[in-house]
Amino acid sequence: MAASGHPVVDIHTHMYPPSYISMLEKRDTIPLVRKFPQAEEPRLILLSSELESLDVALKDPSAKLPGRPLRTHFASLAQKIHFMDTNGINVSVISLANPWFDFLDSSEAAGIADSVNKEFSDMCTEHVGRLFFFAALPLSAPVEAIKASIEHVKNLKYCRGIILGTSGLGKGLDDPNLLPIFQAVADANLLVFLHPHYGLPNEVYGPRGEEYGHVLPLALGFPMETTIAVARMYMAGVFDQVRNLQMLLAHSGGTLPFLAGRIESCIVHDGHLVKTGKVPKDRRTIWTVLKEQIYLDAVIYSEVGLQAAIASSGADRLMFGTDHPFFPPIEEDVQGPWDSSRLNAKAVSKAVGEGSSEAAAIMGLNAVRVLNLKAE
Ligand code: 5CU
Repeated sequence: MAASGHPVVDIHTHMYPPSYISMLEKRDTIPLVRKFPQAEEPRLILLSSELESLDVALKDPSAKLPGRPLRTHFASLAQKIHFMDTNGINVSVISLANPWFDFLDSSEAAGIADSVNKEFSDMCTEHVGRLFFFAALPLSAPVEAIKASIEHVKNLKYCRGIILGTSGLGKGLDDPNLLPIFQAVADANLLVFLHPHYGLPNEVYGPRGEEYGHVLPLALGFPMETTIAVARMYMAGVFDQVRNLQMLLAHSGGTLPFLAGRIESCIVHDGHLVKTGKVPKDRRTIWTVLKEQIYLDAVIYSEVGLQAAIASSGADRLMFGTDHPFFPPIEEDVQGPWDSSRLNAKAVSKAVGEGSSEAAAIMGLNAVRVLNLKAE
């Protein structure tokens, strides 16, 4: 328990179980795991923005290493529990990290998803009351197989939702063919945790992008990807068509809380939309959707972003997260407390006041209520 006596719950915390890492070790296109002669630890290479440095490092052993070191933090359950203990986290809702099963062949996706989801379920069984999980769906599989996977995970005792990327069935989240999947997930009472992976096209970072490391793709590409994906869903009417769909958006909704007013203004000032009857007077605005169908994580590292999130969705719809095992300390001990986790907790205190009831809600009580985090 935190000093307040209330639980601290981390709803944004990832793992790649050992079987998933073995799969990445056998691949030669991203995502992949590769050893380089100049480093002890293998490298985990995930993002398209890392392709250029992968290419260079394969040819030149003195070049900067691509991706990130694959430490035990990514795959070890003992390490996850150690991280929780050293960072004051009572309960974690763990999820497979990006890019989930997006890259798998249609024929193998469902089998692999079932087995990885089962691994997550088993990890939760080893730490009853401390671990729950968001499952991942085999989105490259036929729709019937995806629906069967939803049936499978909804019956796993500690599963509380689905982690989803923005590509959907390949055409994004406004694809009408995805509606039955959203409906099935919502009917199964599973929360959709929407998380980015693809970012923006590398060209937007310019010819010098590589010099700036991971900063632009992670700080800007990821949140813009989420923002665009949800704006597309809103414009396509997905939230109206699946009224019981509840989504949790990573990184405090990207820039959605900040840009919602501009999205609204662009809608009501779009002559074509208005003249073709697509802006009825009784439509649910994006503000309404933010308050009724959207939860936001508190992984934004500053009270400024958090205040926008609170103003748009409400303090009762915000949930603390760490993004572990990403963003490890660079110069401090990785086995001690992590600054990235501390920054998110500090932002909550600064935004709503240390020890306040809103702080207790955001740090854990909202997650306990929304996700029904009871041990049995
Ligand atoms: O550092 C990164 O690349 C990432 C990532 O890939 N996924 C994530 O959730 N956070 C950081």
